[in-house]
Amino acid sequence: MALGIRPVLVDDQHMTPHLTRRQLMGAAALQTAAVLGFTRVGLSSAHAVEPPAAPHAPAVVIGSGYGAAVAALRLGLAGVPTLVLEMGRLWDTAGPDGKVFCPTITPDRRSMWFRTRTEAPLSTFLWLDVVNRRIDPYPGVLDRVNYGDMSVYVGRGVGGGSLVNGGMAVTPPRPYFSEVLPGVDAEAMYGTYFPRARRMLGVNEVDRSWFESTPWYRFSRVSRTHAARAGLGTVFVPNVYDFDYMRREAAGEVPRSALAGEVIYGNNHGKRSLDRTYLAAALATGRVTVETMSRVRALRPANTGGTGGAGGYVLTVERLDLSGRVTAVDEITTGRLFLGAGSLGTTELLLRARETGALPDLDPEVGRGWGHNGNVMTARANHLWDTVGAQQSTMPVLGIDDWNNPTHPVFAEIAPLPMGLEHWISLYLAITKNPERGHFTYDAATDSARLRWTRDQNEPSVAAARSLFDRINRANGTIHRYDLFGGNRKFADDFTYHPLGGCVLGRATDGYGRAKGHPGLYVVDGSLVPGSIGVNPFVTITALAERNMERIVQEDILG
Ligand code: FAE
Repeated sequence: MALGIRPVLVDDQHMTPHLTRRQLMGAAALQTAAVLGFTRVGLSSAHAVEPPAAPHAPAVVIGSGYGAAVAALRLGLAGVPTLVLEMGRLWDTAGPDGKVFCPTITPDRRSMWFRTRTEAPLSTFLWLDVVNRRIDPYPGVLDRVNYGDMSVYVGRGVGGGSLVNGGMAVTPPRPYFSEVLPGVDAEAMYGTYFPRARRMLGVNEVDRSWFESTPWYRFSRVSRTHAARAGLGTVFVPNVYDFDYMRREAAGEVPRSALAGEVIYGNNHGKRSLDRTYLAAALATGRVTVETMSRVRALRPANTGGTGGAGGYVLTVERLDLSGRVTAVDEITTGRLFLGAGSLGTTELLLRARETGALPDLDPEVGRGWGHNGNVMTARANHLWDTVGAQQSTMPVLGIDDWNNPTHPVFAEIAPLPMGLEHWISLYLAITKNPERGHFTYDAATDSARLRWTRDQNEPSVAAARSLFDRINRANGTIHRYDLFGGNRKFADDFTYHPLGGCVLGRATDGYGRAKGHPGLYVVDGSLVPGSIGVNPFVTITALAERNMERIVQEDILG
């Protein structure tokens, strides 16, 4: 059903990696709101006292990561007043040290989501517990959701994962994309939506001659040489970090971020995170408002007579303060609800709605088809003469590409380990092809979703990573490091950065992310991708959201 609102005509074809005037207006709104301490951000927030929360919004987007940001922009451009609800905070206010985000080496409360101690991916060095720090509980930017045998790292705040990720902006190999999502027209994806996503995200590439000469990428060049000795090729990987800025960091012209070890707890400079791209553009439409520290807890149909949601939806929203206390619980109604809370968040909300009887007819596929994109971290110990350098940029730009290996396909990002001293370690995040899938069950006692994933399901991933890195070690006379991941393990297979699936496209939803049998209910994030995509996932999540939103706006909103 059309909302009867005229679309705002904007041609995004000409948006460049640099902020446009419209994006700058949105970014300014974000910044002003942050300075004034608002939890409600719109274009007018710089001038108003904080207005009361609206009990009704024509469209609501839950979360503010990649899928959510695309949804907010496309709804805003279509003229639909849209409310974005994000459980984390807006990351634009400097702390006492003058910085928005805390240092990686000396993390403080800004680092992690309500923890008393950090939980970094690499927990030890030389088996010593020297990495993690005691911190005060606070809505920090990185969360680690622990589910027994598998833990999942996610970003919290306006921009979701874009605030904490490594910025690697990789388009998957087309044959694998078609294998994973056979129902999606690859021609349209590779001709239109991937290029659109890359343009909007501000994807750029490292200058090759600078890469070959700078000390900041010595660690990548060393790993490339070692891979080549094993007959393996590497590829350059694009990124959303501004490489011109990075070169100026190296020249000492601007404050350092990627060259100061910043990444998993946020980048103070250089990174084109979503608050500077899609979300800034969304706010600049004047139709989009973001409310932070607002956690959606439950959803139900507005029209209690029917279960399908034809009359819209009611959301229960918990307003959090900086201590994590729920200060208010509001109900917001909406005609159209877009779930962009990420693979874990969206799946939990829909599973809870189905299992508590709020939306009992949600498809049985909700909660199924989850995977960790085959993530395994591992590290090698180099010879003393093979120094990786004390200076390391946190933004990876090279990957070992063995994806066409018939038995053990692997795409391994050459990851930095910026400790400010020479450590002779080569670190990798291997993305492997793992056919295993997990599923979520609803636990009524805790009112939460539980991931069912057992350690033995990692075996195909570990076997693939072992095969690749044993080969590299053999060719170079090197060995694995055992001291970095706890428990003398060579392969860290107990956590992932790439949660995917839970509400898979074409199974839990129709071919465009519409929840089956539930008008006005849409899934827009990484939960649509069935567990694996073979490369780092955010470009795919963004491009898929662009494809789906184009159709939804045309047919359901303007049609
Ligand atoms: P996501 O970005 O996770 O956003 C979900 C948002 O929803 C978050 O802001 C949540 O706080 C919010 N939320 C959740 N539940 C609720 C609720 N109930 N109410 C209100 N708000 C809620 O979703 N990917 C790459 O492609 N390249 C990389 O280099 C890369 N590096 C990574 C490094 C790290 C440390 C991490 C953690 C991830 C990395 N990723 C990388 C993965 C990437 O960030 C991830 O796939 C996307 O962020 C997922 O996008 P979604 O839109 O699904």
